[in-house]
Amino acid sequence: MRSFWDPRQLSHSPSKELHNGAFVPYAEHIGRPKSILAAIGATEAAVDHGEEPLLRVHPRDYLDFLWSAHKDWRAAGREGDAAGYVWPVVGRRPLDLSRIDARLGRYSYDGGTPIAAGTFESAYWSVQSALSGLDAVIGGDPVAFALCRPPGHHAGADYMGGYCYLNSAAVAAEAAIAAGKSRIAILDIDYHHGNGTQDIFYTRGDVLFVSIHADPKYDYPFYWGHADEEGAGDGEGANLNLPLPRGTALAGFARALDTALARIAAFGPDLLICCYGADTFTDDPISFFDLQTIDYPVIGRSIMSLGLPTLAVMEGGYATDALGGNVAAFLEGLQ
Ligand code: OKP
Ligand code: ZN
Repeated sequence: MRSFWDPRQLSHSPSKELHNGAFVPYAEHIGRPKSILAAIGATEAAVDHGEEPLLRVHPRDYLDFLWSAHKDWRAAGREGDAAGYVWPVVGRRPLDLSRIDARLGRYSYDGGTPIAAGTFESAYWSVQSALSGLDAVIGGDPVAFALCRPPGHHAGADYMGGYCYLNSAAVAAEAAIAAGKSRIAILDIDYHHGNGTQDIFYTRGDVLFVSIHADPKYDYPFYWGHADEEGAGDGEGANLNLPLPRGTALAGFARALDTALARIAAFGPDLLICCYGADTFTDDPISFFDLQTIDYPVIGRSIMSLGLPTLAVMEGGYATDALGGNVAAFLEGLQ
C-alpha cells in the first residue's frame, strides 16, 4: 500500500494545552508521526495540489485567519502559542472583529487548539498528504494511507478545535467529487466523534458520514456525536452516529462496525474515506476504550470486506510508544 506524508507536517509543535484544568505538554506532538513513520516503512512525499481543494471546504476568511493568527498574536505583544480564551456563545451577534483574541474565539470552539509558528504549514501539508493518497486511489489502487498530522476531523468549515485545523477527510471527499465521483462514504473510527466532518456534510445527501466513538454524554466533544443526529434537509438520513460506552472492547466495537458497514453498503458509495484514530487503544492516555493491537487487523479486514476503493487518513492516537505498531497493524488489515 502506498503511504503519503510530508516532513513539513512536523513544523507544528505547540508547547502546552489546557487539559482537565492544568497546563500539560501538548498531546498531539511530533513524536506521534515519528512513531508511525518508524513502523510503517516507506512513505512518499505529498504532492502540492495548491489551495483550491482547501477552498471547496474552508472559506477564504478562515484560511486567512489560520495563516496569520500566530503573527497577529505576536504583533499584539504576546509570547508563546496563540490560544483562544473568549468564545461568542451561541446567540451572540456574529461580529466581524479584528482583534486576534476575538478572532481566536470566532474561529474555534475549544481552548485545546493553540496556533504555533508552523501550524498553518503543517495543517496545509497534512491536507496535501490526504489529497495525494486520494490520487493513488482514484488512479486505481484499492487502498492508500495518508499520514495526516495534525489531525482534521474536529475542524469544521470555519472553525478549529480538538487539535484539528483543516479537515483533511472533508477536503479529500470534495476533491473526489470534483474528480467525478458521485457518492462518498466517510467512516470515522477515532475514539472521538468527528464533529467537524459531520457539520461540513450535515445537509448533504451525496456524502454519508458514519462515526463510531465514545458516547459524547461523557467524552469530548460533548455537543456533537449523539445518536439522534441523523442529518438534515438533503442530508436527512446521511449521518449515522454510533456512540459506545467507555470500556468498549473488540466485541462491542465490532458490532457497531457491522452496523456502520451495512449502512455504508446500502448507501452505495464510489469511494470510502476511513478516518482512523488509534486512540481506541487500551493504553491511550486520554481515551477509554479497550482495543488491543491485534484487534486492528480484524477491523481493517472488515472495512475492506466492503470491496470499496479506500483512502485511510490518520486522526488521533496518543499512546506514542504503541502508536506506530497500532497503525501498522491496522494497515496490515487493509492490505
Ligand atoms: C483529537 B482526536 C480537555 C482536553 C480535550 C481534546 C481531544 C482531542 C482529540 N481534557 N482534548 O479526535 O484524537
Ligand atoms: Zn480522537
